[in-house]
This record gives sequence, structure tokens and C-alpha cells, in this order.
Amino acid sequence: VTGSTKLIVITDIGYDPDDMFALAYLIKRGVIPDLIVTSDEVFPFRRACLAHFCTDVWQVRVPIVTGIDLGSRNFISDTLLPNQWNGGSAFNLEMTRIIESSESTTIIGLGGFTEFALVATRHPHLLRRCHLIQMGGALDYSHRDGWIEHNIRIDPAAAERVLSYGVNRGLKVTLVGAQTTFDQRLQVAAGSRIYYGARTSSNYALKLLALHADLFAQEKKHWPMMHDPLTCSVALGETFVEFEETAIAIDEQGHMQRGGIGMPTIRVSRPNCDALGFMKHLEGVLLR
Ligand SMILES: [Ca+2]
Repeated sequence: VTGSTKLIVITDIGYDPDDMFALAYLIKRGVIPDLIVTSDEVFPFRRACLAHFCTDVWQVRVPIVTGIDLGSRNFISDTLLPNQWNGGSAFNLEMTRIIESSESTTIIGLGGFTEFALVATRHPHLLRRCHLIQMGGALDYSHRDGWIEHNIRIDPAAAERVLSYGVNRGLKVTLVGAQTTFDQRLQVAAGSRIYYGARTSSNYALKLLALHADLFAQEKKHWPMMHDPLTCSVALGETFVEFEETAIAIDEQGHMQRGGIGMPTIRVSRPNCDALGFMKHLEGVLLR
């Protein structure tokens, strides 16, 4: 993310708090997206939450548009929200406007592929200008038989669209996958330095991070992992994650496999990352 490159963030903020940590991380680094799109919208609560955080808590001006409601009701942050906000459905128009306005656009994908797949399908000529840096998928990795990583599972057809149709038309993709981010060392748990620092801070923006982690821990019975902030660090040029170039094939259910010779390649994260180095970095950025 440099100079004239535009930045769009696609996020399913409001359930797993790692999206909120990721946006706080970007903003603390002085990186303000040109547009934020909510994905897997729980109409219009994700946008409402985000508008509240941006406007009232972080005090940054960012255009926010709602994505597509996929019918899931994974949302737990309504108690953090003082008001109701109205959403819109302008994401295709707004994303296209930004991508057209610049030679290059980075899209940080922290949720499903739905919205970008629609833009890719309607405006394939714009794909060569885009670099998608996406949290999601799993390569040579599974929690159990048949397991599919959430950002793919929520809309496998969209993921397949982006990773085959998109890549075949010049889209550059960097995938930070579950094989890398499902790492206990990336957890913000009650005893962790980040949690403690945020929880005991007099700064409401920081306290809110800990409150969101509490909501998630109550709901899921485990503490959040920093999948999305790690992905944002990749977008900002940090080197905690290593990558390999490989072709990817994805089936109808969303299972990912290495693709055949001659298929276009993408950058896929290697399993081991410098998790402890990253968490120290994240703590420094968020709590300083
Ligand atoms: Ca997310």
C-alpha cells in the first residue's frame, strides 16, 4: 500500500473481533482506506457498527458501503452500538469508481469473496489493476475431515470466481491462509499483553477491543486469533509471513488444492510465520 495505490478493505466486522483489531491496526499505522465494504452483511448491522467505530471512536472519515447479506446471523456486537444507522447497496459502484480512478488498487479481504467476485464478473477489464490480499482458504491444512475455512465456506462460488476467473484475467492475489493464521500464538487471550493493555486502558478505542474480545469469548468459548491483522501487516509490507508461488484449484465445496502446471499462480502463505514477532509488533502499534 504505497503512494497513488488506492485501498479498499472488505470486512465482516462484528463477530470475530480480529476485523476490529485489523482496522484499528491500519488506522494506528496512519493507513486510512479509500473505501470499506461490509461482507456477509447482517443488514445493516455490520455497517452500523463500523460507522460508529470510524466516526465516534477512531474519528476517521471513511466511506463505508454495505455488501451482500448472505443470511448468516454471525453478529454479536450490537451491544457496542449506540444508534441505528442506515446502509446502502452501492458497493459495486463505489468499488468500481475507486479502481477506475487509479492505476493500482489494493483490496484487503478480511471476509468472504462475494463483493469482489461481483465486481470481477461485471468489470473484468479492471482486474489487472487490482491486487487482492485476502485472509482465507487453507492449503495442505484442515481442522478435520471436510473442514473448509470460513471466508471460503460462506460463499465458495465467489471464492472460486475470484481465484480462477479473476486470476486468469490478470488479478494478482496474495492469500494468507488458515495453514498460517490458525496458530495459538496469534491468540488475544485474557492473559495476553495486548488484552491486558487494552482492557486497562483509559482510552475507549482500546477498551473497545478488549470488550469485543470478551463478547467473542463468551459466544465461542475461546479467544480470538489475529488472522485479519496479520493479513493487514502483509499488505503494509511487513515480513512476518513467508510466501510461495503456486497455482490453486478450488472445487464446488471450497476445498483448495495445488493446481496443475500452466495455470496462473498466486502467492500463498507458508505454514510457519513469525507469530511472536508479529504479536509484539501488533501490541506496539495498538498500545503505543
Ligand atoms: Ca474477518
